[in-house]
Amino acid sequence: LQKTKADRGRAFCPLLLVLLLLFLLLLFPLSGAAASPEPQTGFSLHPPYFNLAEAARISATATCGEDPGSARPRPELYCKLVGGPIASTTGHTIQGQFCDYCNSGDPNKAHPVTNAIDGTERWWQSPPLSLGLQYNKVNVTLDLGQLFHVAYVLIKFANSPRPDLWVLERSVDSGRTYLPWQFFAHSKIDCWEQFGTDANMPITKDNDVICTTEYSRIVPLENGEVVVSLVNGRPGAKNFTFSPTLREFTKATNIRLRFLRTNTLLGHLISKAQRDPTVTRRYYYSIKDISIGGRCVCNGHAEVCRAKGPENLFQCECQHNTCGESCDHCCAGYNQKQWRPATAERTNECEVCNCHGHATDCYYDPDVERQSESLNIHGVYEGGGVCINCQHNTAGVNCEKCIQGYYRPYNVPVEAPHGCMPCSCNPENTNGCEEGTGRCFCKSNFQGENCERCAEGFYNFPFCQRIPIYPISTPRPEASTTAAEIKGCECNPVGVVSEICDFQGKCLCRFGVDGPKCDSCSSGFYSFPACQGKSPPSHPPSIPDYCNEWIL
Ligand SMILES: [Ca+2]
Repeated sequence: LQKTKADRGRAFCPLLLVLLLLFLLLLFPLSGAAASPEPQTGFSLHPPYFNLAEAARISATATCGEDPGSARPRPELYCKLVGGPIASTTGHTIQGQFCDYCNSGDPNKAHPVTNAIDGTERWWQSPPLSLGLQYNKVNVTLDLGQLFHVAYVLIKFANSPRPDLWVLERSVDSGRTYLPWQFFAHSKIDCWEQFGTDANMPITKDNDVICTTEYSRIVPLENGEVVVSLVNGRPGAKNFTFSPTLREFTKATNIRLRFLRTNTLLGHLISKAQRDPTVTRRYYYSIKDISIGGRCVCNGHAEVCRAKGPENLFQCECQHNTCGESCDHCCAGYNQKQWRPATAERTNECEVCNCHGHATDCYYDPDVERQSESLNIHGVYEGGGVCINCQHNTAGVNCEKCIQGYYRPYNVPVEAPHGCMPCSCNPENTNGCEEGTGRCFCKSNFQGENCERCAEGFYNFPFCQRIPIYPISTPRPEASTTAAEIKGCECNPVGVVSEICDFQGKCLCRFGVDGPKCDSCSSGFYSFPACQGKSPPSHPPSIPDYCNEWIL
């Protein structure tokens, strides 16, 4: 029975493989980075697909012939499910089974995980379950090194059947967290019990995570394949640039094959045989090769992506004035409009800011755009570019003004590199000068052509202090004196009320104080500035008036 199945498997497998590869190559040509871009994406540009696995770093949590703790060689016996002697000179036949050792110390018997992406017939193999049922759970992880869009994953298995239960997972945060991409189970019950998903459901959403049973069958016993298409068959496949969901769903920095259970001939009877090494040494995983069809994430702004720099990272050759590894922002000086990915209908090109030649960089401010404050290079107030670090004594959203203390004379163009001239005004009494004329702007307490006088309500040039204003209950005729004629009040500050002096400069002495400058006590009061004396009339006098006179 085993041999018949195996033969049948071998017979239809190459045909299936050829058909699948042809199909995939038609959809996503595995071309070099320099190949021509895919057509029919409108204004959106895309680099070609290539095999991401070639440049990936691969690791496995366990490998046959290798001690998991120390990674030292550890010879391990395994047997193939395919029975009978085959055309091999190295193996042995035990009870009709083909058996061999794996040993990481022997190049002919080593099965390191790097074999799974080397493009040759060599393969990776996990430890057989005869070494412990924990080897049902083995992870193979591919670190892509950066973010890519993945269109499909093609896995060719080697000398064991495809896994019974497993999850294809992806990470978008360099392997910190993983999300499922597709579930694989032998039965519908497993799909439900293990993953909470109905089996083989049609894909209706761009980010549907499906559970498939077709790839967990026991046949073929060797050289089986799994093809996972992450774009084709989804609603957004025809309009990749229009489906943000599909663009997100296909992103990955790492891809993990989380194997949970090997396939077995005995099916549900495995539990009875799990301690029998002649049975369990036939159960393990093996991968001959993994291909990952993917391309750089360039947001529709590049049609070429190449490996560059010391770390050999792939970088989009950005167009449309975009910059960054993924063309994910506008280049310096090109932030007049907000960055957007290109779509089939629009390039969404980044636009240069209009800084009149006085700045090289700018940032985008949505508030500036809303208030139409930014002038674009076409002379229209459209966009939100704000120039950064305006040079040549310029300032403003578009470096269109001169900084304080400078002015641009009439007929000097905004672009002139030295158009902003220093104002010829005294900074003590001016606030810069007028654009065009250079006329000085007086500070609020000065006036005159050259701000050479105090303004109304101020006195004492060049200090020009504010003239105090006092409540005067009974205005007198002299009150018409102009403010400019007031010399200011020369009063003793400790002898006056808070208003200091009146409109005419007469000192306003507090109670008990007298004199033109309020610098002595009134009659009957003593000890300036305290000026103690007679109590106010409301209080009874403590001592007779004459006593005070006498004490003095
Ligand atoms: Ca290989």
